[in-house]
Amino acid sequence: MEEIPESHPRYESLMQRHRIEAGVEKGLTSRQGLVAQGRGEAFDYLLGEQTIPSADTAERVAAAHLLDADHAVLSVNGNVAALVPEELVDLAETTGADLEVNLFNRTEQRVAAIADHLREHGANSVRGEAADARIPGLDHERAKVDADGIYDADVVLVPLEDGDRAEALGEMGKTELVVDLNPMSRSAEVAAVPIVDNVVRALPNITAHARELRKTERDLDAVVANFDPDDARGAAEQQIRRGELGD
Ligand code: PTJ
Repeated sequence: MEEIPESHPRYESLMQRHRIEAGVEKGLTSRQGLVAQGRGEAFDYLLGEQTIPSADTAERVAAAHLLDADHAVLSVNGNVAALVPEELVDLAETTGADLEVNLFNRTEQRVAAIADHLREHGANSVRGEAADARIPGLDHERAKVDADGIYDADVVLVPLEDGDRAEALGEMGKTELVVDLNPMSRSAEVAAVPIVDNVVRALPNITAHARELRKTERDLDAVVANFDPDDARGAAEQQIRRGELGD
């Protein structure tokens, strides 16, 4: 690939594209993942490629849920594995959450490649290969989960998918934290905590909030108490509709 100078005005965005391309070449990311990244880019562009205040609040609330959970799981697909492997491991370690590979375009090869990739980035344990339980009401591959992983979890972080799994997990009584740049996606609409931000900014920020909340031993119930998911999505939608086209 052509070297991208850091001075390039679209450096960050081009690097994300490169990571997704490399993910496809390494067998981590599906080819559909390229299209999903493009869709995300368009929303991010209109958001000003920044973490807006309502997203920062949602990220803090997500951190509190992860710390307060009996069993939290971070769901990993082919896009997030390519974009933020270290950040996933860091968030899991900071909050005590499990990592579980869960794919829409599932192949056992890709599940294993993503699990290896996460281990290469420091993960001690990665779930998702057992796939010995099913999310009720879903007839596609994302229904396959580990009995002692997502199936058992009370809090699940679902980054980057526009699907019906979010709704099905909600029906199982789980608290869902969704990272999606599209505030109108089905996942964001049913999430307890919709985080409208790029996953490359959202994950390190959730981790930073978790570190701060752990240090100050704040009342986690108070942090999550007044959060309104509709307000969070509404604020993001307003920002996108106002979006000013820049570079
Ligand atoms: O790895 P697999 O097989 O599980 O497949 C993963 C993809 C992403 C291909 C699959 O879940 C899919 O097709 O997703 P969609 O329906 O394209 O939805 C992806 C959502 O994530 C869209 O709403 C995008 O706007 C959003 N998105 C894309 N890139 C990012 C993002 N949100 C946050 N950060 C991003 N970098």
